[in-house]
Amino acid sequence: MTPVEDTAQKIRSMEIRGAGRIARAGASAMGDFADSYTGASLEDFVRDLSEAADVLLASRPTAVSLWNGVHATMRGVDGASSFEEARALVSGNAKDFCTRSEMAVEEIARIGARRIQDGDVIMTHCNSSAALGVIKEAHRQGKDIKVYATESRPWRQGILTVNDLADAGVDITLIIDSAVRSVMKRTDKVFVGADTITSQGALVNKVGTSHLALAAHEARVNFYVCAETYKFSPMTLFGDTVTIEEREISEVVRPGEVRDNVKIFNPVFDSTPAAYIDAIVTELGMMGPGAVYGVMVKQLGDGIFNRE
Ligand code: RUB
Repeated sequence: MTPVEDTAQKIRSMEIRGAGRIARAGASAMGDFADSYTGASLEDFVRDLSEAADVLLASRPTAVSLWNGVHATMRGVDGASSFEEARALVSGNAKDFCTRSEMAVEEIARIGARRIQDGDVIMTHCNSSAALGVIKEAHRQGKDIKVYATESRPWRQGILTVNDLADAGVDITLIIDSAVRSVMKRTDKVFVGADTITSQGALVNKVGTSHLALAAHEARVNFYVCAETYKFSPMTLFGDTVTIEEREISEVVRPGEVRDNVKIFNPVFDSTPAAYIDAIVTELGMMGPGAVYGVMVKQLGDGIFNRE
């Protein structure tokens, strides 16, 4: 197995998961591919690089962060005049992307923590490093907060969340997914992460996120999304819809647990309309979902999403 295939396999099997980590893993794999490339022809390199990108992009379909991370590494390659120049570009772009990604998560923590007040009760879903960064930063600043985290069936990423917050010394309570609506009554704010944000400001995130949003809306609880801007999907500007990944039924039931004629449907992400989102915390600052379109258009103009 090549290192690129190995990374793709780790993403597919969820050994590497979470939209930010997936993006950095994809970008790093592209950088490593360039660094270890044994050929010397520019044409061959560009072709093989595109194939490596395709292998990585096929590993998980929903998080646009992976697409943006992988494509960020290819910026400028089409204009390179030699193999060495193209290789250096990919290698440098990959490192830049990972550094910018890590800095964005830290900036989001600082910006988002300002929305949290002493005494706040917070709910989160699944396991988002961006959302957890905000919560841990508020705690680090000495704010007295209490957090409810959902179990997040079927993979139970909520276990990662509660252990991470417990290790940080946060007052953390695990709830099952179906307790969201009743626990929302005692919640002040919701912070979740994002796999993809559309040009309409809709959020695509772990399945169940839209339930938190609905329950928060009903209970008049503020619903915040923590998302680096490389989770904004340029494709949605042109009308593309986001593919919602469906995973194996073995994630939902044990072998033999249900009759053979029971069908199982296991979509692992869902979409939350902009109307249920109070604000998106990005590394550029807080913005309403309506502002996403303008940021995306500017990013396109700046060539952030382009290879050239
Ligand atoms: C993880 C998930 C997270 C986002 C954002 O789903 O939905 O909320 O990916 O994470 P999965 P981060 O476990 O299926 O990858 O803020 O860490 O990028």
